[in-house]
Amino acid sequence: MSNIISDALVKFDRDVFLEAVKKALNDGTDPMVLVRDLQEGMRLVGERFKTGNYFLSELMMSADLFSQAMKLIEPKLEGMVRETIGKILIGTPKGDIHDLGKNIFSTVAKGAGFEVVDLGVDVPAERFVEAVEDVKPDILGFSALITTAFESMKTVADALTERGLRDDLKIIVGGGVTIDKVLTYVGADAQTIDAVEGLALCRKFVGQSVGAEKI
Ligand code: B12
Repeated sequence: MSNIISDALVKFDRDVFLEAVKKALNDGTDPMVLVRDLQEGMRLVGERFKTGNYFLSELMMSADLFSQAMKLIEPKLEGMVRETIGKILIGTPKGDIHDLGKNIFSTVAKGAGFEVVDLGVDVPAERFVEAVEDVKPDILGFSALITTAFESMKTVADALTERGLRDDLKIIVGGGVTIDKVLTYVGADAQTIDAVEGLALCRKFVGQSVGAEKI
């Protein structure tokens, strides 16, 4: 896939990139379509980093551009907040500091009526467990972008089971590098690499009908 937004992000062409995002929003493009274009751009940057064509500084530049675009898109994502339909506790597990995707999912979930409690990044297992006890969420969401975070998520899930906190709690894992095998490894209930699909799954978990957002 190639389009002006993902191309400009990969080339760090700031002016073209931000203009294209603004234009698409003004033309009424679905904000989630734009999020997917941004995600694709980030995937391409990640590939270049992996193959040694880009360095960490380039990853950081792309993240900065991504955040600037999200500031424009977020008001559209927040949409209409209705009554609260459930509570989601979310965080990026210990060892991982990526948060762009987590923030998108949180915005989308809030827009759909979920109360979202965000613990931030590099969150230790004990902090997740304490927060589950305090907040009593319906859903615990992990956002994991590096493979070392898989072990951290498993530690949390095991600790929750040991303390008898797992029975009424659904766990969902999101984030670019996760695959369905993570689900079994962590002992989660769902896994996704797409915020809209994640929202549909969360709605299902709290007994809300699913349909419109499933793409
Ligand atoms: C941007 C980026 C960074 C930025 C992060 C900025 C930030 N504030 O987040 C910076 C520069 C800081 C960074 C640092 C590092 N990074 Co980095 N980074 C990326 C990059 C290019 C994009 C990630 C991203 O934001 N994608 C866009 C978002 C929107 O996508 P997403 O997270 O998947 O989110 C979507 C869905 O998954 C979903 N979602 C996300 N979370 C959740 C949660 C729930 C509950 C639900 C339902 C849904 C959901 O919703 C989102 C919208 O649809 C990726 C490449 C890639 N292919 O992903 C590498 C990548 C993740 N990084 C990588 C690495 C190695 C690092 C570093 C270790 C580099 C270094 N040598 O220091 C450090 C990590 C330090 C640490 N301890 O965490 C590797 C990880 C490899 C691995 N297998 O572990 C990758 C894959 C690059 C690569 N190909 O090598 N990175």
